Amino acid sequence: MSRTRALTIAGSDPSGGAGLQADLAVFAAFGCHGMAVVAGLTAQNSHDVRATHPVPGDFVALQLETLLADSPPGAVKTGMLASSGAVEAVADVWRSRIGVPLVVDPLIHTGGGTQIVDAAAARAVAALLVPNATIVTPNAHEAAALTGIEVCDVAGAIAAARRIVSLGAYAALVKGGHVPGSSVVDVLVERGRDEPLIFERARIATARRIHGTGCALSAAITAGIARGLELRPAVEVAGRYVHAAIRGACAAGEGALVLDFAVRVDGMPA
Ligand code: PXL
Repeated sequence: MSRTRALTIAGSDPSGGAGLQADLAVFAAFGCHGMAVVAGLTAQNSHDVRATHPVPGDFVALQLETLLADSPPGAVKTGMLASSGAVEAVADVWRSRIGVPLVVDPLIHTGGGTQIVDAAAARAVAALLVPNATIVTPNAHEAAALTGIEVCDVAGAIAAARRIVSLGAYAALVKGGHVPGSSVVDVLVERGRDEPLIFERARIATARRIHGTGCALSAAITAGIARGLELRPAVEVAGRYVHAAIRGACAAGEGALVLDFAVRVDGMPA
């Protein structure tokens, strides 16, 4: 017997709130065996990121090739790819893996505002990974960086999501957490479907900033797909999972709160 495998290619967050540590916790919550290729290191706690350190591209490639020769995953996500060499390594290996669903979280900054991906790496993600993605999951700032379209409202989010699909991605989920309003509206656009799918949820007020929501959402979509959900239900369940995980957030230090990764919601694969 083997368990469904999901792979994250991302950065390490030693505080456990974001990055590959969060991804592995989400994969476990969705019943997947989680695997992790380390593409960047950070020194951080719940207050801030003190430093980042890239993993050389050839070592990212070696981790990937070694793993994939033995344990191909049902789906893959990318997170913090700290150098253009790391992005190129992922893209090179991926050329021979067409067909494995690829979830691209095109992050540049942490939720706290620290830049953890340099400009060359961000450009490489746009050029090499977005066109091969099953789904790209930018927030408003990342969507604007990818498309040049300002995302200040739902119309802007739809326009940016459509542009990302026109760049070659199968789908784009533009997240509305950074757009002011009493609710949070995420917009899903898929190739060949005219009507976007709109997910509107109440904004949860928390005493402190929450860490890792973007990582958790893309990891939950990846795990849902790996467990056999179609893209739309995977996105829908992942959104409700993260919403519930925010409701259950707790302190793991004196700064940002961490999500309740173990929470369960209806529709999650058993
Ligand atoms: O939340 C984005 C993120 C992704 N990856 C790593 C991080 C963070 C935020 O701190 O540390 C490694």
